[in-house]
Amino acid sequence: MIELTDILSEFMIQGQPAGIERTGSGHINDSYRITSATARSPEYLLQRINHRIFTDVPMLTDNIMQVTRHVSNKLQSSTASPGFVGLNLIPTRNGLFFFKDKDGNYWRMFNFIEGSRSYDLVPGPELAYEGGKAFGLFLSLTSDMDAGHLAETLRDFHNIETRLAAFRKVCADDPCKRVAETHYEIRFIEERADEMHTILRLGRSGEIPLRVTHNDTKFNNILFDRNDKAVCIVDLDTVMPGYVLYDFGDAIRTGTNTGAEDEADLRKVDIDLDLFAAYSKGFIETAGEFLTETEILHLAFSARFMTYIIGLRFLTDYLAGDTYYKTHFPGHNLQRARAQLKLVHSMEENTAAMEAIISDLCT
Ligand code: GN1
Ligand code: MG
Repeated sequence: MIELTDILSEFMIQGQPAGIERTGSGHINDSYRITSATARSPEYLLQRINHRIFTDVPMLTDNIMQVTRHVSNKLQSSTASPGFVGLNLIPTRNGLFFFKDKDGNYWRMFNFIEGSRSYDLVPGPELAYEGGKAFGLFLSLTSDMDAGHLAETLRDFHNIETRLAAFRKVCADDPCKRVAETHYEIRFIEERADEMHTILRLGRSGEIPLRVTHNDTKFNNILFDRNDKAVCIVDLDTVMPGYVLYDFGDAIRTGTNTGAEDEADLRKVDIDLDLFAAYSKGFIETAGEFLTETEILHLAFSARFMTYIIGLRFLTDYLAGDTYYKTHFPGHNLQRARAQLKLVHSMEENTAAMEAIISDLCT
């Protein structure tokens, strides 16, 4: 096993690193914070890229380069978003922006946004509002990029057709004999499958545009400063062509849930409409300018869709034997899936209220 300090020495960092701490709650990559010996030297975020999932690391890196450069240039040339900063990839000694070690692992490094923190659960509407503004701003900063210039890092990432096909195949094969205990969840998914093709249909018929989108807009991918002002959007692995509805929906899935993503007590899982209203207000303030009417009309639905598709993916992974997401105990993916499907149910009950909130914000 290669030592982390050997990996560090491959990157062009300033100052003396003092320590390496594991950080983050992502389900895919491994992240480490590199602290510095003096307050004057910068800190860094080192990541081991999961190359079983991101199989083409040079292509992934090229996407991230394009987006981080574009965002940084725009932030520098405007005073519209004071305090908001971009991420930068740190080069290696060889002038690349990733390093492949002798064990075949891929590593990359970003500047660390010092003094920042993120929220797995959103404590109140002010933060939700800030978060909505931040993701809306990110999308507005990338809205003049040509989506055709970015590669599709993970093909069909939010494609409901392929996700359902994979789910139905694993249900039929049942490799771990887990179907029997998930009949309720399987039926819940099948009953809603047709409606869940809505965004894909709108995209295919050209009723909503393909844009540069983030595609993994978990609320904890927004960094806040000490005063709880949003300062940065992180986790750019899945920035690629997509529909803006996916980005709005995933932030609502994670930013308005009164319970954890993997909450065991389903009574704790519900959509908090105050958080929904606050996030939507912030989002529409910064993204409203370029959103089309059809996109706006489907914002409320997109929250239900993203919650459904992530629940579907957790359940698929459970049935397949937990091969995709990191899990922390047996049955973790099933617990995650159940919590997400409970949230879908709660959103269904609140659909009229969610739609009214969006429509009030847009008139
Ligand atoms: C994964 O690793 P993380 O938490 O950033 C996943 C997302 C899911 C999310 C569910 C590449 O993201 O699509 O929404 O877990 N990322 C990938 O929490 O599959
Ligand atoms: Mg991610």
